[in-house]
Amino acid sequence: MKNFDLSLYLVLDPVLCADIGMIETARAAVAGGATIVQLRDKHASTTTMIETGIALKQVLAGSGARLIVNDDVEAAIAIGADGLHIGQEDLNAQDARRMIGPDMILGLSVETEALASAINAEIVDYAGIGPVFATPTKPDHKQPIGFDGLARIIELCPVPTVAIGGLKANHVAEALTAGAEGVAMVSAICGQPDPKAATIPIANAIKEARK
Ligand code: TZP
Ligand code: MG
Repeated sequence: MKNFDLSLYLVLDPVLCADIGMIETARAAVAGGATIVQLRDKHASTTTMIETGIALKQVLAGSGARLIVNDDVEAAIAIGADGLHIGQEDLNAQDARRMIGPDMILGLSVETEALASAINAEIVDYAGIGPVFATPTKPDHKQPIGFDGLARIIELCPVPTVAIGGLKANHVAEALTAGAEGVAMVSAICGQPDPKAATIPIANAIKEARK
């Protein structure tokens, strides 16, 4: 069994993080309780992804937080990241698993019940489910599913899940009640004046919801 904690999953956005940068944002969020940091930069070259990823890895070292790389298998491997996250439009999960080997965490984005049912739990370690709400952070997102849709999709998922899309601290309880193991957030943390201070109430809401 792989050991990772999906509860407070930060997805970095280079534009939203522009003021202090993705590295400082990650440092602050982990200090505030983030358990996973995903490097997601749709327009970066593999070389840039590797540079940023190595810097992130140094920042996360010793914190217990895991580093996941979005889409770029070559970068994930070069960085020695803890995991890779892919979407339905990226390479397929089986090919990704073959490339990253058995030990790296593999996450997959899932937007529908059919896609959830199709997950092979021997290949995929967790699923990101959403968007729960419409969000300007991902302009090309699929149809929002709401908490009802989230619960229906999670029900069919053979792996642990993290909810994403328009989520803020006040949504944590409902996301976890729907069956998600954690919440993934971008704009609730990235670009906030104090990302650590923005993360703490999310971490507290998770603790509270698990009581
Ligand atoms: N995938 C589905 S929605 C989304 C991603 C990457 C963006 C979520 O951003 P935010 O700011 O937390 O709504
Ligand atoms: Mg992708």
